[in-house]
Amino acid sequence: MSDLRQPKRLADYQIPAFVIEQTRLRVELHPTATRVQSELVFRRQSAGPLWLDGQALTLISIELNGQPLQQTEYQLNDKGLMITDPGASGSLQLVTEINPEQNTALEGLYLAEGVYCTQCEAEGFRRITYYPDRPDVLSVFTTTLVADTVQLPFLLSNGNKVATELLADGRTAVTWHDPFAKPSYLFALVAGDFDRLADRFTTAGGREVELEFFVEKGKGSRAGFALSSLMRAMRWDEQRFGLEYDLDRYMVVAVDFFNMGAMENKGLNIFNSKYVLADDVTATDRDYFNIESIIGHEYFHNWTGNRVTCRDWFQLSLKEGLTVFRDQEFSADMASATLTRIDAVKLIRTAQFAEDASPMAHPIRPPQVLEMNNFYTVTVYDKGAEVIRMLQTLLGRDGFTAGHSLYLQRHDGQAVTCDDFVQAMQDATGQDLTQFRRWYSQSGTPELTVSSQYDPDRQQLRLQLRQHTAATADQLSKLPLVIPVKIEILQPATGRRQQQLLVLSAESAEFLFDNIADNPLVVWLEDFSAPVKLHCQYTAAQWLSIAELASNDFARWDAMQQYWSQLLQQTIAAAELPTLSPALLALYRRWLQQPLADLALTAELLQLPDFDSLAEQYQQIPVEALVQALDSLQQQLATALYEDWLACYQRLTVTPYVYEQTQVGCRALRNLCLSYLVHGAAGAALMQQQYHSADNMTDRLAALRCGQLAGVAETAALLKDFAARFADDVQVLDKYFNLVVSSPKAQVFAAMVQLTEHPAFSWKNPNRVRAVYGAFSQRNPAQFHRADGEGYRLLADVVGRLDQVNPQLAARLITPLLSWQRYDQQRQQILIALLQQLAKRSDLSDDLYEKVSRSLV
Ligand code: B3K
Ligand code: ZN
Repeated sequence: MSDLRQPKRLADYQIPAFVIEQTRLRVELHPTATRVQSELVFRRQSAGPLWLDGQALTLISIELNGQPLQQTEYQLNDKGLMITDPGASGSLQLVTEINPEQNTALEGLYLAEGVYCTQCEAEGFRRITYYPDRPDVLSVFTTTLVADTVQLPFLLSNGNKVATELLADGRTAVTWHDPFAKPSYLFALVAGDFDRLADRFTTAGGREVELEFFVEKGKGSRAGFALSSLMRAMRWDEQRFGLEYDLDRYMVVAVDFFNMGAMENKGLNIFNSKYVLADDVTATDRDYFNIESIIGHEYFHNWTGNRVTCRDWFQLSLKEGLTVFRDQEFSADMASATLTRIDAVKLIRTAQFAEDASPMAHPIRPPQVLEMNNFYTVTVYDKGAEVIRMLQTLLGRDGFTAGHSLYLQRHDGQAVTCDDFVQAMQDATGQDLTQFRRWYSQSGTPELTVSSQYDPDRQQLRLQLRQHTAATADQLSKLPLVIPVKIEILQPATGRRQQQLLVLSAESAEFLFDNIADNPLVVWLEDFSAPVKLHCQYTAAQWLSIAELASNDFARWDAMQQYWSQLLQQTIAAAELPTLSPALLALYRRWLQQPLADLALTAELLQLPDFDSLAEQYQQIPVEALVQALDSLQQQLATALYEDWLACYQRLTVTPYVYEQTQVGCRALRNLCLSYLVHGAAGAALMQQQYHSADNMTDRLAALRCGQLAGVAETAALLKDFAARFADDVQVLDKYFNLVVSSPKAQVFAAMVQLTEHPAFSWKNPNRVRAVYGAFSQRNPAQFHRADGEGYRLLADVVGRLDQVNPQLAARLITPLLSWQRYDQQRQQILIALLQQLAKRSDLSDDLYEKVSRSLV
């Protein structure tokens, strides 16, 4: 690539020369020519010019302290505006014009389907007006929105509504004031016509808060679950962390055009409608779970993110890792703790480990960034949350909670760093966390190799642990980390057991346990107590014993994962297909026959690992061998246990739908049984029967998915029925798109072309694009990774086309193409050629440029 664009570096951080004490905005909304007047009250705090970021803006006028500035008194380029010496303090008045209708990047202010809305994180505010668009400039905002309230009855912004004025020309001006100083990335405005659903919440301290949800007209009845989730989140944060809400109003707006899940703008969250709208007919158990978790996440940001924010974007994990940790703890309390943990770990072991092994590898605090939007990653978010979880494990829950409180008290109203957070944890508990901080600066997946020796004469158990982190694309040398390892020592003969926390901080260590009377079996890394790859030489029988006997439910599930991946590794190495052992079948039967167990857990225990988790064990992924081995296992389990799947399926009774954990578990297990049963003779009939009789989306969709993945011919007619039944409902159509593109058959390519001609499909809508191409590349390994490169070519085309429309979306979708080193020679050549073609384009966005250039070095 010829042009060398320069990344920003953490090491170059400098405090801003000016603070903006007050920001007054007046936004006159217009589809193609929105006028933004701003008044910035500034004060110098260190040497340097006043720099205001600005992108894709038309500057109409600029005045300093009421006097127009001559063109010689400021410098303007395509990145912003500079005033060399505006004085020690003063006020700057600017008028800019923007075009919200043309804004398909969905960053800054955009107009989609009649709704104006904003997305400012990370650097979108600079597309609204010239401003020091960096998180360490905190300002008090007063915002006036001007529009025709017949067309746009709701004009919303952050904070409290302080004035409404009817203008002479018939338009209305509504003014909002947010008393909390905030960085520009937390600014939001929304204008549109909505259904409004509201309720009140009284905080522990007695503040009456108005909760308001604004959703697409006609869909108000689908916002009830999100609203009740918000109330649960508010109560939970009071009880668990002693944190209360701080404004009189909390608004949530749901829109269908949105680049990610949701955004925590102060007092005015904006959500992807996918994470707000739900009812039994259109949403699955998984959707309900996600809504509660994301509503919680954005709410929890009010403290961890908004009241205390990031000094610079390299510190993103300060708010995101911590807030993901908080939402996981909330979900664990609201839904199933074990399942919540299993979900989080699956994500780390697939996407995060893959990211560490990719050209985009970075630590949770990246040291350099070209396009910030590329760093909203599973590493920063989810590995970041694992790092916070390790702190809780090491410091204990009380110590951690004390550190959390100290952090928020000490830094309320400030923009701070990850180091400040760890320092608060250290000061509150007196524990030295110097070495622990390496987790923030070191990238890569540590490998933890463990072994145990038992001396029956001395009744002594010796445990050996060793850590090693291999070089990553971004960083060659690695240091030992502090790794908390939760274990259980099982003594199967006597039933005795003990749980321990081992802390490995050197490269290797030994631990001795006395008075172990009979031959023990050690359960390693309970609850996935550290984000590492575990290497442990157990026999198949030992894994199955752990799966049956461990106290920790997570560890039981994990033992099954290890069992399967070891079996597949051995058989693939020997170029054979795996077979099922009598011991495994017996264990599966026992699990299928225990009616009183935690059914959601049973379903997870009985499920094969997916392609992505298995792939992460290989440096070079044996695509065909993995797909075939998984297919074969699925078929063998279906046949060998047919009667058992059927008996379990029939025993689990169907009751009218409620989203409630016992029922969730029951549906999960029943649908797992169906996924095996569809391979048998009565499979099609069962699937059809379940599809037609279901009173809820979970069971209806599961029937379709089982049929589609198993290639059952009768699925086609049901899919057609499904598409027709929900033709007017884009949220359900996304599920339909998902199903169509997950077909493991070659016809999927033609089907995808048809989907893009579906009246609901739009290249401008990220949800639609993800439902087709994101799902195809992530959930259809057999066709996406086809040896002839058809899947790769298709995705590269889509990425190239989308870069003009929405670079953030394009850069997300390209991810699976970057890791060409993970595949065989033939695939590597195809992928490199596709990446090189993209690299040649002169108009490539920074988003794609950063990823493609890192992949091709
Ligand atoms: N903070 C936002 C993410 C913004 C992404 C910008 N590309 C959502 C969240 O993590 O809560
Ligand atoms: Zn977040």
